[in-house]
Amino acid sequence: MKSEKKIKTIFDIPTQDYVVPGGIFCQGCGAILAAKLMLKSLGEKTVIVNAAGCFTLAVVYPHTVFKTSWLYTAMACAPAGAQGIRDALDILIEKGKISKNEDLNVLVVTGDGAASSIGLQSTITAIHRNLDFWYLAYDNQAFMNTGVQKTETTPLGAATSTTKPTSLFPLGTEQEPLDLFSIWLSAGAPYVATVSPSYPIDFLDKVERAKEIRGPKLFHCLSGCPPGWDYDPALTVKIGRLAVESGLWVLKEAINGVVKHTYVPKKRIPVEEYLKTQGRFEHLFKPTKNEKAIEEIQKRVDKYWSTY
Ligand SMILES: Cc1ncc(C[n+]2csc(CCOP(=O)(O)OP(=O)(O)O)c2C)c(N)n1
Ligand code: SF4
Repeated sequence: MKSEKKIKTIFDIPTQDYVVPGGIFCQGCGAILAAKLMLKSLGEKTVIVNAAGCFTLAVVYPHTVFKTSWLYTAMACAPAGAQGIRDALDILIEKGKISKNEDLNVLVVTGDGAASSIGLQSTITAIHRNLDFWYLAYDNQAFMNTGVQKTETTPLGAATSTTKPTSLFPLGTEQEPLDLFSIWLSAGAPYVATVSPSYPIDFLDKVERAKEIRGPKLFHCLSGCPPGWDYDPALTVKIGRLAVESGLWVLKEAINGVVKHTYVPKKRIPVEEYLKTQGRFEHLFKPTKNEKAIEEIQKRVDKYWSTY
C-alpha cells in the first residue's frame, strides 16, 4: 500500500472501497462507488460540476480528491454551471485555443435532493436546450448531508428525520417517489439510464453506449447510504443487489426515446427481503408486522413488472 503522503487523488488509493484518507465519505458509501465507476469510464478528461451535498466535502479549495477539475455550484444550479463550462470549452475550440482532443466531458454529480427537488428546474431547462452533458444522480433517497431529510425520491414506507413514523402516518414516507427516468425521458433527453454500483458491468456498458450520444445523459444510480438507511456498511453491495432482484430498483436505459430493460431478474424475490435489511423500514416489521404496507409496496412492484 502506498503511504498516505503519496496519495493525491482517488485513483491513487489502492483500496477496494475508495474511502478517502481523513474519512470524508462514510464507509460503505454507495455514492462514491457510483462516482468511481463513472470516472473509470469517462477518464481524467472530465470536469465535475457539483451541487451542495456529501461530495462537496471531497474538496477543500484548491485541492480535490479527484484527478478531474471541479466546479462547485449552489444546489439549485449545477446544470447551469455545466452550461457555462460547455460554452467555454466550445469557444476555446472554435478559437483554436484548444484542440478537439483536449475537449473535456462535463459531468454533473449531485444527490437526489438536488436532482429531484431543489435543482430540477435548471435540469429540465438544460435538457430542453439539449446541453451536451453527463449527469450522475447518486440517489441515496434523502438529503443525507444535512441529516436525512425526505426528498422527492424517498421511497414509500421509509423513515427519514422529517418523515418519522407516527400513529397518524405509520408508513413514515407516505408518497410515491418522483420518477426521474420518466421526467428526463419526457423532457427529451437522448440518453437516460438507471444504474446500480452492485451491477458494475451493466453500469460501465451504459457509459460506453452513452459516449456515442451528444446531449443530456442521465445516470440515475440507487446508492446505498449506511448511516441514512441504517445498515452495516459491509452490506452496501448486497443491499443494492436485493433492490434489483426484488424488482424495486429497475435497471434500464432509453436511447432516443426507446426504453429497454438491461437486466431482468429471473425470479423476483419478495420486497420484504430488501426492506428488512434496513433500519429505515424497521417500523414496518416492529413491534408488529405491517402486512398491509408491505403488501402495498409489493403490489406496486408487481404492477410495474406486469406491463413487461
Ligand atoms: C437552496 C439550498 N437549500 C438547502 C441547502 C442546504 N443543503 C446543503 S447540502 C444539502 C443536502 C443535499 O442533498 P442531496 O442533493 O440529496 O445530496 P446528499 O446530501 O444526499 O449527498 C442541503 C439541503 C443548500 N445548500 N441550498
Ligand atoms: S451520508 Fe451517505 S451518501 Fe453521504 S457520504 Fe455517508 S454514506 Fe455516502
